[in-house]
Amino acid sequence: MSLRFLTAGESHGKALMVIVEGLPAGLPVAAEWVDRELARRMMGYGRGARMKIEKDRIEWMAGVRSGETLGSPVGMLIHNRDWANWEDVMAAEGDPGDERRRRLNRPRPGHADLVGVLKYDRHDARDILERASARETAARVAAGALARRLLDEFGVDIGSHVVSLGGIRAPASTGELPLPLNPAADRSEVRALDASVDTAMIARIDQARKDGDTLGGECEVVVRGLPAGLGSHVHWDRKLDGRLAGALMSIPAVKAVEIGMGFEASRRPGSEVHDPIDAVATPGAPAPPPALGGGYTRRSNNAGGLEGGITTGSPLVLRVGMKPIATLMSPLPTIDLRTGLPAKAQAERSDVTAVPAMGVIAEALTAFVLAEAWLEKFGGDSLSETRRNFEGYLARLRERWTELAPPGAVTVEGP
Ligand code: EPS
Repeated sequence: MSLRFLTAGESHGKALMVIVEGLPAGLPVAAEWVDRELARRMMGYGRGARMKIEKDRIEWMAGVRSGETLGSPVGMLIHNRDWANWEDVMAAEGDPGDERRRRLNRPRPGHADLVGVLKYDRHDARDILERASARETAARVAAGALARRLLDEFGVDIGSHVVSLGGIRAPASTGELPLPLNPAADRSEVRALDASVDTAMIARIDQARKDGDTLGGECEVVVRGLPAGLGSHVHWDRKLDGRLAGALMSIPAVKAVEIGMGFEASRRPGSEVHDPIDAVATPGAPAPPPALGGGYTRRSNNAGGLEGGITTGSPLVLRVGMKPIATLMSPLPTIDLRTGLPAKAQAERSDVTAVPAMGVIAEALTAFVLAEAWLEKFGGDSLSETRRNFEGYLARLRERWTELAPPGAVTVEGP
């Protein structure tokens, strides 16, 4: 395991903690960089009152000195400002029957409340929901920001945008997405690239709020500037598509992940799905990106940048589907854990939708999985060593094409 992170913290506890282990030494980092990502996660139309209370920022706890990583585990802390209002509820010690504990007795369908109390043999579902809350994703975004910082050293751009919300779809993009992607998406309150759908999505959120309902949606994560060759075909747990999908599926409320053409590829014949490989000499063929080292190019990218569990050098395209948030202000039927009798689910303060924030979290986890694959491929205890290995690999890719027979001698193989 070359790179990993662990988080700790309850939604209304004192703070969130994160430890990132395995970053090379000498990576320039700044709290401002991480905080910017944390601020992006807090944005988005449809979020609840909590986001007005918090002002997420990290405090370095370990592993960084004079603005650079040391190669030791990096520790970061995010204080919960809301702790001041929850100290009695969340006190680490004291009587569980204390009235100030704000017990949750009527589990919300769709949340971890019910299965959590059964599995962990708890009586108060708050013991479960405090950790199951998507608040924890702030810590993941902090970890992802450091991974992103590493990839940024190599010119990798990671961005996302909302492609559907509450059933309203952004029109399919024609042509290239803006590079970098995030400044364009972040200008919209719902993180949609097409300004024409903003108003419709916002109206849909307002209506859901009035109805006491919640909404889900889909984000697309796009990564550009990756070399061909991250991940591996040789073993199930080294395939990068599986690792990315697993990480994205771990985001609270995410129920679906697609890569490239995704489910649509399962409905079409191979001739409409696979991306033809063109020699650079093909008339009209675009120039190959430097990350491929030259030699050939691809006409399309239905594979979404992954073949055989390995990056192809084409943009990575991942789509993530999120179900509506489980806390409804017009609650669904449930049972009361104290009596087993029918009841209405407990309505805790929550968001109408968190789809725009989910895209930011998906970027962070994508960055983390890619940084891990990057360090597996290129290694390095220091950034300079990682860079040297990366450049050596690219030089070898380029060398392959110069070793080929001179153009006049190339034979064209027919069927
Ligand atoms: C969240 C903080 C939470 C919720 C949301 C995510 O704050 P609070 O519970 O204090 O209102 O806004 O969590 C959920 C939707 C959930 O179901 O757990 C955050 O920081 O992202």
